[in-house]
Amino acid sequence: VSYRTDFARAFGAETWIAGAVFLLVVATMISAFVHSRLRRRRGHPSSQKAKADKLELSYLGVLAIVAAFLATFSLTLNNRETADPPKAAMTVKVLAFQWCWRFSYVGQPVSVTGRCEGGTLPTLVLPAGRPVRIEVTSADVIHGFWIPYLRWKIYAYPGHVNSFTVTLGQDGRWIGRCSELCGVYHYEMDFYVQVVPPARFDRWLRSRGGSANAVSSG
Ligand SMILES: [Cu+2]
Repeated sequence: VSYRTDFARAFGAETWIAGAVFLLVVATMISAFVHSRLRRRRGHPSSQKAKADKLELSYLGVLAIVAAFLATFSLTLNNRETADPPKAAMTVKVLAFQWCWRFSYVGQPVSVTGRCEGGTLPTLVLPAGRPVRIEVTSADVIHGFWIPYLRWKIYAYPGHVNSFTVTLGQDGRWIGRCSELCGVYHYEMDFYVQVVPPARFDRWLRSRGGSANAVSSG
């Protein structure tokens, strides 16, 4: 499952269609303008209502088809991302609060937090290639769990858990942000996501008092 790739596909398709519609509208406006000027110069009336109705109806038809395609396309991609997630090898609870984050590894005595406004950003460490369930909630107001590079964004609501399952194939370290204006230090509410090889993840977990077996059996 790659949110980034699917996002690029959807965004690419939508950009091409938006560009084509834009050109079509501009071309139609220019040709209508030129056409009506020529007609007026020749002494004809500049518009014919019956013809314009037909044109408008066909324009409406084309737009309806484009809109139906876009809705189906993006819903299909969205559905593919969320339907039948693989059985998660582990679950991480993400708690957003004013103004930082806490990542708790379920079944492990391990949790990571920081002081975002002091510049100590917490890091969400994840194993590459293992399906991980991320459960996002908030302790106070509405925040947004957002990792721009990976194209993940999900609301963190107080009193409600939003979750998704993801498998990250690639090692790396990316910045995460709060995407919902949540107070004075909203702009400092950043974190890191670090994806490491499974063996290194297990070592990291053990070094913090966890046990690798509990999470790698899934
Ligand atoms: Cu926030």
